[in-house]
Amino acid sequence: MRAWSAPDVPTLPVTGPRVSLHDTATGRLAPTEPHGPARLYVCGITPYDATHMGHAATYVGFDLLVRAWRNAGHEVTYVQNVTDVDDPLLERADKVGVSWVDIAERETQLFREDMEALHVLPPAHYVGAVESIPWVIELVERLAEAGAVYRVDDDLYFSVAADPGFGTVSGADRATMRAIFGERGGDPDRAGKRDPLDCLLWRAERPGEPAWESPWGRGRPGWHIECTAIALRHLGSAFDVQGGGSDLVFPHHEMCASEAQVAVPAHPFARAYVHAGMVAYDGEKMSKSRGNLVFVSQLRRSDVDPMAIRLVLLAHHYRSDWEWTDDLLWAAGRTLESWRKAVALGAGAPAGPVVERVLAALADDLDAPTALAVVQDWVDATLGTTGLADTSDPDAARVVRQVVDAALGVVL
Ligand code: 5CA
Ligand code: ZN
Repeated sequence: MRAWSAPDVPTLPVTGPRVSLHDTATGRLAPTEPHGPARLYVCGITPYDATHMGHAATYVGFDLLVRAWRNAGHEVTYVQNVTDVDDPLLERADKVGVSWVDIAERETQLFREDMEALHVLPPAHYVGAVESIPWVIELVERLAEAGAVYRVDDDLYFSVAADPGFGTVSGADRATMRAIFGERGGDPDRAGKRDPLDCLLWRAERPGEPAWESPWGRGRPGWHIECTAIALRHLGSAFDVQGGGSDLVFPHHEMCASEAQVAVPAHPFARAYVHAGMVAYDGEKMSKSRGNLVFVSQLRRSDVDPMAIRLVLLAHHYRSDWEWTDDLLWAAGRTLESWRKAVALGAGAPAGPVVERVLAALADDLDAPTALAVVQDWVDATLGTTGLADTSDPDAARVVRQVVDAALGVVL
């Protein structure tokens, strides 16, 4: 699948510090130590509706990671999927009477445009579930060879008992897992399963549903195996970071990790699991199924500057849960205006420390709010001290513009 176009990103004259991240599996902050290019997989959209602020926050969060790695001197191999066939998409297609293929194509295209507008760097590999079916089949065959696959009717299930490490990504107890599994696409109560937590690998064809040939008859992939197959194919095992929103910790990332561990026992799936907080609106998690949504595309159509949207997202640490309000957007618009006013002056308060402190904040678990405060201090000092020769750095605006663009993705 085609990704979206990359914005021009300035190359900074200094190298940023090593990037540390909070790993969900250990609950600790740890330095990332890429061997060769840094390898990142982030779970992409299920394209049945437009990009909302929750999606945007998650992808801008991981965009900070790509930028921090690049600024620390790493090449980055970034992979993102598109769940372009799954139950919610087929249900939406049924409901609105439009083909699931058309909905997926339309919403994926809108997502690309939203990501471009928000200056999110594109993945090197943007990969759909449908185009990955051959790799899914290959992986299910490997799991079957390992004795981890069984049938319920004509559907295939993954046996979580095959992975002794099952549960180590989320650290959740079985009661919690069971409760969440049912809410997030799982089927704990289906008769015939060996363990209520076993997950679907291959769903045999049902009337009216799309299906593809496989060694087990026509059908379509389950959800988790899609990301496992895409990540293993394009990144291999033991890649640096598996990312997504915190709603994916269990079951999605737990299942991906277990499937990969059974298929490739010598290596873990990812070396760290990193999760963005949930964005709420009207008091509840913003979600397509609840319908409490603020869309990026809608704001763009009403002439909101995408850089102001990006500033709202950056003002919240990627791991925190927070609530979108229109006031935040107006405040970000005013912030952007003041930053642009300051850099328009050319000279300003010394910029060297700004670069150093912004890069340090982002390398420390992507602390964008601290980075914004550093820039704001410079803006305040610059607007307050204009014309004072002793504190003035003639090159300051250029340098600040450059670091704000390269590290934060905000173009002034
Ligand atoms: N296609 C799957 C992942 S393989 C999926 O979860 N799609 S999604 O469209 O529902 O979500 C896309 C991404 O946005 C996921 O990483 C998800 O964790 C994240 N996300 C969804 N809702 C929110 C929210 N309210 N706040 C923050 N991130 C969210
Ligand atoms: Zn995924």
